[in-house]
Amino acid sequence: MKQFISVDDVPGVPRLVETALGYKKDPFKDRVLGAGKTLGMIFLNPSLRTRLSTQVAAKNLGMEVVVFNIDKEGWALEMTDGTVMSGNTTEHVKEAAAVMGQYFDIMAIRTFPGLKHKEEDYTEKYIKQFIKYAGVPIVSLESATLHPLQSLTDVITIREHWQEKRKPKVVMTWAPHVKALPQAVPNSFAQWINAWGEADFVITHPKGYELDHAFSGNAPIEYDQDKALEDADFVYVKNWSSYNDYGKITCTDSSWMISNEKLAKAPNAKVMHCLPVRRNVVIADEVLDGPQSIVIPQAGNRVWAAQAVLSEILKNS
Ligand code: AN0
Ligand code: CP
Repeated sequence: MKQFISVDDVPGVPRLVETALGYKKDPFKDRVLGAGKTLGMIFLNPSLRTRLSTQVAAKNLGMEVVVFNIDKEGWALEMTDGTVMSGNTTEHVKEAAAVMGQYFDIMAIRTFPGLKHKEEDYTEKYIKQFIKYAGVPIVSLESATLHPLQSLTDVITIREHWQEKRKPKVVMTWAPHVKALPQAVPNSFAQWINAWGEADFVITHPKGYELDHAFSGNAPIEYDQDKALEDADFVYVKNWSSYNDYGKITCTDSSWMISNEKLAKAPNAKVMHCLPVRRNVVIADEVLDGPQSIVIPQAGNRVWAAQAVLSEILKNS
């Protein structure tokens, strides 16, 4: 693997999942694979899980890690080529990425969308500038439209919690939120579940929250949440802002929150969320603190996903 930006960079999803589960069994089996190599983790936005799990994963492989909160501690970056830099930006990504590429063997970047300009976000302008100018393999820590380390984790978690012969019914449901959030997590989850092909996948959301077809593909949409949830084996909860009415909140209906009453339709379902989650807005306390939630082991699996990805890139370079 040369980079990790989307599922398209992965030669085979099942094999990567097995690699990750292998590290879960034996975290230090490749403790020298990354010896003498340095991972640079560049944050343009906050993070808890992605930052810490990827750091632990890199250390398990013997790598050194440098974390740089460039949004707070670096010069203000100019991302557009050909600009007259007489405004607020101090350093162009052309130099910044190229310089950092001299220090690191692999670079990992978190860059959220602005949610103002659909075209700029959906062409992945920011992470593409890093790919273009860094000259080393780039790993996405969540970009404008995708969050592949999260989605790999999610597939690992479903695979781990599913022993039956038939395909599990996986329902991704929209839930309310007070802020406009990216579509990256749901886009990516849909893209990976589609590529994995081992689930019966349904998406449910209010009208107006349709995702970009490039990611949701042929997954059926059920606008009736109760109907969608019927007999689900996994309920993947996430808020996102509208893709069509770009970046807007067009529904605030609190009845979309996942509560025990909602889950009466899916008594055996495991409930997943990428976290951070706003309690009693997105998911009720009773669910997060109850037996159906697997959000903590799900987040635990972030380490093994990151370790599998870094090991594949290290083996390639
Ligand atoms: C971000 C999002 O929805 O993309 C990060 C999730 C991993 N969530 C928030 O900003 C709350
Ligand atoms: N799920 C996830 O990516 O969490 P962080 O934003 O805390 O990294």
